[in-house]
Amino acid sequence: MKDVLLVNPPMWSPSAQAAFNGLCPPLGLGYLAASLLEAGATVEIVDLAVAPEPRAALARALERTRPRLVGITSISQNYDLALEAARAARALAPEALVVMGGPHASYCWREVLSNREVDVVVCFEGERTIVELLRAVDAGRRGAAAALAETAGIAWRDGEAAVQTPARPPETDLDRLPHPARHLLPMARYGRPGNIMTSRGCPMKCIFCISSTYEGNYRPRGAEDVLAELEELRFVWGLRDLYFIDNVFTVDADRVRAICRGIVEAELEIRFDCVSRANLVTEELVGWLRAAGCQRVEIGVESGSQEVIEQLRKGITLDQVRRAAEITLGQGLTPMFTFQVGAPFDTPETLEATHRLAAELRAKGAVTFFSIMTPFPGTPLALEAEALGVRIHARAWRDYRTSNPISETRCLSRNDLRRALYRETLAQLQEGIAPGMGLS
Ligand code: B12
Ligand code: SF4
Repeated sequence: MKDVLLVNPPMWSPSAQAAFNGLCPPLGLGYLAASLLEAGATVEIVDLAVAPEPRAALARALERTRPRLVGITSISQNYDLALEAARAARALAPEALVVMGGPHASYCWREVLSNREVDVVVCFEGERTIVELLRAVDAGRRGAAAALAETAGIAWRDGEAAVQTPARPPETDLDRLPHPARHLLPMARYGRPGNIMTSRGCPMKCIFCISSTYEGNYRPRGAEDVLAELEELRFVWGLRDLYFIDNVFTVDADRVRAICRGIVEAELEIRFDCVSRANLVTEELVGWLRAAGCQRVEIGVESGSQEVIEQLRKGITLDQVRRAAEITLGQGLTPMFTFQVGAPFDTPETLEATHRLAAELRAKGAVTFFSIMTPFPGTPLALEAEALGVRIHARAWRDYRTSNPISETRCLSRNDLRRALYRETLAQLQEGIAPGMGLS
């Protein structure tokens, strides 16, 4: 028996699974498990994204653990399957409190709670909330109402009404959080097992992204704590190829310098990819990254039109993008520039400018990655869709994939967006370049 079973649902199709979820461990669940263990609870994680037979694997895990709390994560794309997991939990562990968290549930909590299989939604960061919820379970079957009402950062059904408790402020000192409980994850099954998150939040507020609202202000971990986790990855897990999945790893150049110096001094001999921003790329920063083993830096450009970039509140210039390409390539790193087609302000002309800029960057040796701008719940793009002239045509949440156009803009139809994406894929294949794949 275990106190808690944490579930990562599978993806909506085997190819989506292979392309994404099979790649990296679900760090969010690793963090939740570590906090629960620290609080003295017993925990198991079942990652259905890498289970050969997800339904059977979940049934076995529920029967084996007979948990008091089942915690399920979800993004929009796999929400249907997260709900299916909730149904299985209700059927096979009827006494357990069924909790859903993650970006999708946090914003769509009313809709999630309209399903009776889910008792509670945890909104936003979950480490402290899940520990408190387990205590609420102790207070009575499926959590006594009074205990739930006093738990900050959740939404739940009070009788028939879905209600939200006051928000829980994000953890201010991330160094206090225990490192993800990777020993509870099937590490050998991941194609890219070496992911690490060294900060949360983002100082920017691009209109298509949830990071600044979902995770709040930029919160870095200290270099010492990051280096301790890097040593774990290198020496406990034997991993050399690492992925810094921060929204933006290089916000604070002094911190990057301290982390990179530590990697060199500890002779970790790792290779890693990370995310930066065009306005933050300097010769000195790239010099440190290279010395520490960085291979590839991902940089969001989104558009070849300066006007569109400004309307997206991206906070970069095209000159900075070109300069970032020169600096990274000059020092032997591969820059990967990510673009999105289908901004509300895009026109056929701005799309042309985007294609031209991508080709120019590739000709210099950069990698480019294209996706379709998608109005995910919680983003200003979704919240202000009507005012921005964006019409959403998705039939189901699983349609929310960034290779699948679910919306049209004032100037561009969904077929225009499809064509723009195919054109890029074709151009890259004709140039003999395999289309890149992003970190986020
Ligand atoms: C890294 C990343 C990836 C990596 C994932 C690598 C990995 N597995 O570690 C890769 C490249 C694979 C990826 C791919 C995609 N991603 Co992504 N990704 C991110 C990113 C930048 C960080 C996620 C992360 O690991 N956070 C760190 C951990 C600690 O946080 P967490 O998982 O959110 O968990 C915490 C809380 O959410 C909460 N919580 C989460 N689940 C639960 C469950 C319970 C029970 C509880 C109590 C709490 C809880 O507690 C956790 C600890 O605090 C986020 C942006 C963001 N800022 O969150 C986007 C993000 C999650 N991705 C997003 C998307 C859309 C995708 C793709 C679908 C893109 C696409 N091509 O269509 C694919 C889908 C792949 C997939 N199956 O997930 C969206 C999701 C939006 C939505 N509503 O669905 C986000 C939010 C980015 C955005 N658009 O703003 N992604
Ligand atoms: S797109 Fe990148 S820079 Fe913009 S808010 Fe999101 S994480 Fe920050």
